[in-house]
Amino acid sequence: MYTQSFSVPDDEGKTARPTAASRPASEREAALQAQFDARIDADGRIEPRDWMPEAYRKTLVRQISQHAHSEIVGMLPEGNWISRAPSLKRKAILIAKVQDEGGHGLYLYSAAETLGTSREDMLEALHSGRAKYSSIFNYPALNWADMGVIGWLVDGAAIMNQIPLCRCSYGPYARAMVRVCKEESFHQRQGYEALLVMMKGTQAQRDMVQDAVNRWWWKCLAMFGPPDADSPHSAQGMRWGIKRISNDELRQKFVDATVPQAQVLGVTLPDPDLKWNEARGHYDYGAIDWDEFWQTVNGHGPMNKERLATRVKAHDDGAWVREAALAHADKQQQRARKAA
Ligand code: BYC
Repeated sequence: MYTQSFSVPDDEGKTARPTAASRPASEREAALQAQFDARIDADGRIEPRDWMPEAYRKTLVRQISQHAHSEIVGMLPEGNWISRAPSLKRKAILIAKVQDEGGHGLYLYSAAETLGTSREDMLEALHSGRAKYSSIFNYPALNWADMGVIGWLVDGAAIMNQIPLCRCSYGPYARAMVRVCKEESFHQRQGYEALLVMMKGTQAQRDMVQDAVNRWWWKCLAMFGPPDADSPHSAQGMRWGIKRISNDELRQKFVDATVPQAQVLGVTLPDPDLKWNEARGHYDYGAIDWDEFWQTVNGHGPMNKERLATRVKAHDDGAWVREAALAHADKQQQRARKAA
């Protein structure tokens, strides 16, 4: 759906270029920096063994690890509904989707590891509450319609944000995102299809869908991050070709793509200010509650504590699996050594 209507040139956002934060210390470093800048300017890829400025490395570790954590914590609201899915078909689809999200988290942790950070450190940051993950997963999933709406709107927003990351300047992240986006596209479609079925059902089912849309719509708009003017990382992220399209532009694309889908579905998006603006060629929309967003991002959303506690428990409960896997790998190595 979104993937097919996406075409924005790479050079957007590169016009206002921030200058380098600090002067390179040595001539050698200056040459390496110049080489790096030239490759970024030519839209080339940076690979793990290439020289890169420390700030570029740090930004990538921050963004990729936050993204990985989002996938892993993102398994929880839907994981809760696997045992309550209304049919075998819906259960099988939901299990596959949650598994895919676990897989995305693992690709992304691996991509971050290529930058010299360890998985233990990243997990420790998540489990201690130091690391961020997407705000959207700190809201409750209250009924079955939420599963459809998470697929349609949450995965829909995620795809909108992630398609441009397939062209990210860091090779391992960009390559991981290609597969992630293909799977997210399936996630979005299965959510939309589940909602179409509910909307053809009883009035009670239609009411459930509308109620879920009312609760998730504004949270999904906030997923794209703060407005460009308040986004501390955007200018540099775009200069480095990590981000390709700004938070506000992606949000607008999401609104424009979603309004016709809501019409087909037969639901109302809960925004009295939502209307087509002929002059802009886009939908206008109302004000997002950024105070609420920051409360949630900073650990005070309705589900932050519960999500983190569930995640830590899952990690602790899985300790024996990690130990068994290590013991097995050790045995295999010993056997191979003896045989050699
Ligand atoms: N939630 O300067 P900004 C999914 C933070 S999950 C929490 O704009 P940046 C899925 C931001 O981190 C989708 N925090 O930052 C899984 C920064 O904080 P720090 C996850 C947010 O990095 C299961 C500060 O606000 N997708 O697909 O340039 C089921 C300032 O922001 C949020 C990704 O992670 C937020 N919504 O841009 C279903 C995509 N927004 O680090 C679906 C990869 C902002 O200074 N990430 N913050 O403490 C990105 O594209 C970018 O990192 C963002 C933010 C657009 C999210």
